[in-house]
Amino acid sequence: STSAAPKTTVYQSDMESFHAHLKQSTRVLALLGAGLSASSGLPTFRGAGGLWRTHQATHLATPQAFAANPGLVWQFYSYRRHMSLNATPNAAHYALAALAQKMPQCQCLSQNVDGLSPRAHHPAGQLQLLHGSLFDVKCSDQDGCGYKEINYTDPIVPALAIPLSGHDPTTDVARQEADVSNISTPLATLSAQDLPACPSCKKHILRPGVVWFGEALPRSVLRTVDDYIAASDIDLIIVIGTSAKVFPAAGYIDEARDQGARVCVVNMDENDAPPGGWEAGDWFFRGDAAELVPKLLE
Ligand code: BV8
Ligand code: ZN
Repeated sequence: STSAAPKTTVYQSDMESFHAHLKQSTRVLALLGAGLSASSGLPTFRGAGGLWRTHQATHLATPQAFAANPGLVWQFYSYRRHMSLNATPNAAHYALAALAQKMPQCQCLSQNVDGLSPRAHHPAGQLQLLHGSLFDVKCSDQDGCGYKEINYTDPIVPALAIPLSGHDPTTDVARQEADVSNISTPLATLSAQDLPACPSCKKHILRPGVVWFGEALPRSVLRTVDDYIAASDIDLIIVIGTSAKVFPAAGYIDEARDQGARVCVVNMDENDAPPGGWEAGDWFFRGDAAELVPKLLE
């Protein structure tokens, strides 16, 4: 019988060659995703037990859903605020903060809105929050009013208290039709009066300061990232805990490659390769970011 051809992996998985490359690197970029916070107890979006599998969150994380049913969308975000506030940064968050402190030209692009990297004292100038934060809250009439605040109050208003059972109120969404647009009244109907009001214009309700699908990423963040990438060659991009399906975030991996960067992926699942696939010279380390990242960056 013909022996099965040895599985030729394009990527390398030895730490020595990675450590050698990191040591001689000066411009290191990192792209962070929900998998970085998995060990802190925060569910990811698309993986096993992912938040979004049951909640159709890609429906909830849109301006349309908020316009149609602000109470339901706020329940979703209040629950995530509650979970994030009760989570603690893990060893990977701290290892990345330490790398940034050691390497002034290290820049981290985070898709996470959970606030854990800032809480790990990651230098603010070297952490770009591509999709905003659960704890930035702003007037829903952004063109007119422009009011914004940093808000860690949990619950942000009494009506959004997580039921004592700790049960995720948005699982009710799972029991209702997945598509928010045809949800007339969520199980717990919240009216605008129940929701946080803008203290400035007093005409609109506040919304989570996250970037929803169909919304542009913050201009200042886009400019900072584009300037960093265009400035000069990039030695390495480390891609941690992301399914690399959301753009323009995932697009930065190929942009870094185009600047000569080697690519290192840390993920539980080797199928979550870079959007353009694996290339010779890539590293792939399978496992929990909280365990692998400290070893890779030591
Ligand atoms: C925009 C905030 C244009 C809200 C989020 C091309 C160009 C531009 C846009 C598009 C484009 N193609 C498609 C689009 C539209 C859309 C998009 O990308 N859609 C996808 C679904 C195809 N993009 C947009 O709409 C963006 N806007 O470009 O607008 C524009 C321009 C001008 C003017 C107007 C408009 C906005 C996208 C931002 C959406 N908001 N979040 C919220 O969080 O509620 S995105 C959301 O997904 C989260 O931020 C999340 O971080 C992000 C990515 O998910 P991941 O972090 O990767 O998490 P995931 O669960 O998917 O994966 C976890 C991974 O970890 C897995 O691989 C798993 O194996 C691994 N893992 C699990 N445990 C561990 C682990 N790894 C290591 N250790 C572990 N323990
Ligand atoms: Zn306002």
